[in-house]
Amino acid sequence: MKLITAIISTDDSNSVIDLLAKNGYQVTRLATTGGFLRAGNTTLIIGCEDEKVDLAIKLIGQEAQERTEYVPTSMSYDVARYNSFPIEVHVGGATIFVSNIEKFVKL
Ligand code: 2BA
Repeated sequence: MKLITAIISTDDSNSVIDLLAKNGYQVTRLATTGGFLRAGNTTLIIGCEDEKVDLAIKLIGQEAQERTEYVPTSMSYDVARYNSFPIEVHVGGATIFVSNIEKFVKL
């Protein structure tokens, strides 16, 4: 048995969890904070059989792929103070650890 620890964007968490649940995975969601950006993210812990690990990673990747989005922002100089222009930001993606579980007990 393995423990998958997946750190994903909170924006992607509902769709990732829904897809994992539909495919029979049990998931615990933790509200976490990245140490570098100090911004909120979501950590999922998923215990599953060894042979189900690759599918879980694929499903997470399907819904939490890194992608580019354009976010409107305001120009700071006077001539165009009230104009907004889009800036490119990278969102999503997943950091995934897979560990061996020595013992699994449900009481
Ligand atoms: P990512 O590498 O995609 O990491 C996203 C979040 O995943 C991290 O948030 C952290 O919560 C977790 N994470 C990633 N690798 C980890 C690891 N080896 N162990 C434990 N948790 C891990 P943040 O720490 O806020 O980092 C956000 C983004 O800032 C990172 O995206 C990376 O692109 C950048 N970054 C992080 N640390 C950096 C550093 N020391 N120098 C330069 N850039 C850094």
